[in-house]
Amino acid sequence: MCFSDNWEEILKNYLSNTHPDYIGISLRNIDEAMMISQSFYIDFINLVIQLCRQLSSAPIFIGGAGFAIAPREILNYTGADFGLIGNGINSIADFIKAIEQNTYTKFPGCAYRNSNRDIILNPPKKNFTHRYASFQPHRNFANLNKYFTEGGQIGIETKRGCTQQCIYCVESSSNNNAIELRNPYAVVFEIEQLLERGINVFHWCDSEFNLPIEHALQICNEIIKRQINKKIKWYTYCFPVPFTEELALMMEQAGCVGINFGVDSLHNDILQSLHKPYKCEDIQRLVKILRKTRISIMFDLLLGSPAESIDTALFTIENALKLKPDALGISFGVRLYPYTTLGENILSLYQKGHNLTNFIHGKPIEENKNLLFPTYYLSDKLDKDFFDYLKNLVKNQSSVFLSLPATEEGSYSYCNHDYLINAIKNGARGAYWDILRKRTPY
Ligand code: B12
Repeated sequence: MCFSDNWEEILKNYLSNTHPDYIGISLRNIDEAMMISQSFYIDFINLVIQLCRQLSSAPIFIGGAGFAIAPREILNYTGADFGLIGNGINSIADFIKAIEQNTYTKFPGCAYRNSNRDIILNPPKKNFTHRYASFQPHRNFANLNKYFTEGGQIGIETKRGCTQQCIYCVESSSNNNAIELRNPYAVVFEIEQLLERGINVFHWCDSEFNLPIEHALQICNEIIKRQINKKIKWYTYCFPVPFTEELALMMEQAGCVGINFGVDSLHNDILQSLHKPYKCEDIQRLVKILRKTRISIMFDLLLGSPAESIDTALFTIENALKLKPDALGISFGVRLYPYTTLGENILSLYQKGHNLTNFIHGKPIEENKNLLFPTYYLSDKLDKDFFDYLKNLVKNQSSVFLSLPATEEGSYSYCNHDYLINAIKNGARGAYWDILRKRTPY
């Protein structure tokens, strides 16, 4: 539906001709995670569900990275019949069986309504099946060539999950820090299948490719062993630690051309308050290592969390600029998500009667007690002068970006970004920050 201006028409035709037994909806993002835009996508999902209900009596279930952020709240808000958190590859066939046998109330990760219409969420499975580890999809059920020519890259997972506990992040709450690794043979098989179809630029969809580092090395090894390393280019997210010279060199040899690090801050006090297990010196070490390769580096900063002051914010920006990353994205305002440490802490301050009005942007907490809608925290120490400084910073540097809506200068939102869309139409390929940084300054 995303390639058409008339998604309703496509959905209507599909449902009228296909008569599905079940309808699964993938909810990838609940919003753009950008304070200034205040976007919220679930109302659109409600329109999709409404149309499905009009044309089909099939049970509707929701899953996906966005759904896992707030399963009970989203099931309630959308009125879908079921939800399923976690890895659909492992579970979707069994889940359908469970609906048919009426045993879904025991199904791990299932969200449903009980006889009182209360929403129940079963805890997800702790022991993973081998289905995902050895999964070798041909991926020919979707028109991936179209996704490639209009999206500029194709996503592949080498694993699922994240081991970190960053206080604001939905991934620390939605997967219980469990990691599921894919067999390197299966990952490279998938790449080989895509290569045969002319797709040669990839973005790993791992939360952090180098966690654990041994698995990252095994993936690189397999790519090199199967001799496709010269035929592909790939980008990934990585965590600043552990990051070794051996890994950097192997990644380069295996075709990696760009790494995005969610550094967040370079000030050690802020890093500690965000529960980041690295220090400023680790980031400096990382850059030294990577400058021995031709891999481009993107740093993502996240400014405005509770401990932030003008001094810590300026310290972070100045030290980041000194390291000369190939791209620098500066986000300000932290989205408060349910079930995260930061979200829960702020809710508890609110319940104790603290006045948070100076820090809260977007929907006030009294109207959003489950944090489903966009509510952001921004330290009130970041004043107008600071934002003027930021705007000036991006004016003449095409490699520095701000968390602004895609229509504004210096934006690195990847949603409906006209420059990106046109550049990709004209042949640009790769990670979006790598395409954006090559544009001419304003
Ligand atoms: C890789 C990634 C990217 C890459 C994608 C590269 C590519 N070519 O694919 C890039 C850098 C482009 C990107 C961009 C953005 N991203 Co991003 N991204 C991710 C990441 C790390 C992985 C997503 C992914 O593709 N996984 C691989 C697929 C296979 O897994 P999956 O979608 O989870 O699907 C599985 C299950 O969820 C389930 N499932 C999925 N659908 C369904 C449906 C049903 C019915 C069922 C039962 C199960 C099911 O089964 C699937 C197979 O196991 C996630 C975090 C994470 N670890 O999930 C963030 C994440 C999804 N992104 C996020 C955001 C905010 C964005 C941006 C909006 C940022 C911005 N402001 O521009 C953009 C949006 C782009 C867009 N237009 O959609 C947030 C979303 C939070 C939110 N508020 O909703 C996340 C959660 C990161 C975070 N920690 O905050 N992203």
